[in-house]
Amino acid sequence: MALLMEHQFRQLSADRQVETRPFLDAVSYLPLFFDCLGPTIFAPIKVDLIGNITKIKAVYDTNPGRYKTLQQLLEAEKEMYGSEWPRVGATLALMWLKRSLKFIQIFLQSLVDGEKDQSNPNLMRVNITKGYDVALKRYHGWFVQQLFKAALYAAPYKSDFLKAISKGRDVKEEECLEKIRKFLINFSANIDAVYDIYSRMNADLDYKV
Ligand code: EIS
Repeated sequence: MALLMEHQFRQLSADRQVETRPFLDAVSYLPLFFDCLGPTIFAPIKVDLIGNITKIKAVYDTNPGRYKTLQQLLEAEKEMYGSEWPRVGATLALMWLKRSLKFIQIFLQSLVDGEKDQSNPNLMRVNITKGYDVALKRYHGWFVQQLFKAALYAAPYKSDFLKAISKGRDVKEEECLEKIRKFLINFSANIDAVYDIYSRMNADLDYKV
């Protein structure tokens, strides 16, 4: 769990504003998470995720003061882009990024909740499918859904995945799950806050890819 615990998300303040810089710093380590699922087959997902992060960072870097929080960034783009918004700029990149983050959140939460296929307890298909169904499925057309189904068979065993996110150390499953539980507290709060921005600003789109 070293991988995630070393790059914790910040605890949100009372106003639940997500500061752009610390958020970008924390998400920049998440592409490594997909390496733990399998570096080759999941490479296209990693590329997509890195693309989202790079795009948001590029916008942020043009004016860090103005885009201090994610909400300020969306508000500024809304004003800037008019009718093109929200299918544009960092707003679009964060719209997709938040779905990938939600996928990771629900998948990890399901693992720590002990949800499993009783006849194959070392498989993670139940957990991965739950993450996918909640976060992404409705935004994917038939073809991408089939890709997902095929990719599921390339997912590693739970024991290998837990070892990979512990940077190759052999750790006890329960110890590792406990660290994931701790990681999920701030991670989930940040994701929920980002989802709230999109729903408050009516910035989410439900087209399929
Ligand atoms: C967005 O991507 C961009 O992120 C965004 C902008 O360009 C926008 C325009 O509409 O599109 O099309 C992407 C979507 N992202 C939309 C799909 C990528 C999936 C990769 C499929 C490729 C092939 C093969 C590999 C096999 C893996 C298949 C998995 C299919 C889901 C078993 C574990 C699976 C875990 C799945 C989890 C995460 C998937 C995350 C995908 C996010 C997504 O749906 S912008 O870019 O604005 O930054 O420029």
